[in-house]
Amino acid sequence: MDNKEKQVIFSGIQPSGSLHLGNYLGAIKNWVSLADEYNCYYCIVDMHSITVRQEPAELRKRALMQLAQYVACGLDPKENTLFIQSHVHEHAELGWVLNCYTMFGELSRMTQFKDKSAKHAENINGGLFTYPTLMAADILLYQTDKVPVGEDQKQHVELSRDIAIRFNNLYGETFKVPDPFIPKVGARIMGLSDPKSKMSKSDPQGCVFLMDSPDEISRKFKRAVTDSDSENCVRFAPDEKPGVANLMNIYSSVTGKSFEEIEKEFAGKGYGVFKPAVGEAVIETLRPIREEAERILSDKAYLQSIYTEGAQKASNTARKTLRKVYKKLGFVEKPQL
Ligand code: ATP
Ligand code: LTN
Repeated sequence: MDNKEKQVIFSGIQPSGSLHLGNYLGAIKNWVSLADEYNCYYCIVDMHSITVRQEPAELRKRALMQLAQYVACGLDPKENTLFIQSHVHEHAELGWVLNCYTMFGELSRMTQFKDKSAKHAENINGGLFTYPTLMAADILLYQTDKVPVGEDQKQHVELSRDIAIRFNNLYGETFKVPDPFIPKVGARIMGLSDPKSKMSKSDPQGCVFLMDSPDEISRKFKRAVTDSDSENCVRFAPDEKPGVANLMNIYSSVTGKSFEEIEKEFAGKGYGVFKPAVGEAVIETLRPIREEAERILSDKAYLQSIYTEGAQKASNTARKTLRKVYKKLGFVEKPQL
């Protein structure tokens, strides 16, 4: 099918930390399977990440690393549009326009704003507050149909819908109204040191990073919290045994085995055998990704060609949407400069 006939998918991840197994199994792995059916845009949203303070050299390194990892995870840059947000200036421009069509009350209700302003009480800046209007711009610029995100981002996608509908009502059909697209499988990988909260970079001990060495991964899985039941038996019971269920979920995601098959495989073997086996399976899944990401990262010219081509493709679409918006707003047509 021609890209023009396909529905559009847009998603993004902030380069505010290293990608981890939760990001891979919960997001990127699903993105890979969408390329045939959809016209996909995957963005490294560096402008969003400066809503909290970043170390400049680190931010630059992480954005490039994230791009190398997208490709190493299987996102083919010829099939998908992979780009860096700050390279396509239409995001900032449409973001400003949408600020003027979003209410203070709406932004005040966003739970991520409430969480982040509690966490960064010393730096509750305007960008943190208007973060969702920039995200709406990301999505609406590409006439996006579906936005694959985790549960936590659903509220932001719903606000993007409201803004699109409001603008269309005022000025006539301008934006496609997007839908959130929440994956069913692998959706929530929990932390290895606390299976009650999601795997997150803020708990490095319970978090497996894509670039961790095999030794580190092995150590993290051996220390994974299993459950203090006397049963010592691999059985899927998420309420009773959340630690074991999480490890089974991870093992199932990386091997494709069902919970039933996993229970059979480890019958009579106990956690002492199960935990290192999950570790090994994850090591073998991440090994080619890590090696490929390192190779791509060291090939600066290739990396540059990917983000250049990505920004060109993205800006071709973004430019058209922004031109339409400026015209509808009554801005004087921009002269050739
Ligand atoms: P962290 O808590 O580590 O900062 P995050 O939620 O900020 O994680 P994002 O950068 O927002 O991570 O996430 C990028 C994508 O990865 C989102 O689609 C999110 O839903 C997904 N994701 C993040 N953590 C997990 C997880 N533990 N399990 C499944 N998916 C996850
Ligand atoms: N807010 C998202 C990242 C993000 C995004 C987007 C996701 C920014 N722009 C557009 C989907 C579509 C997050 O924090 N995970």
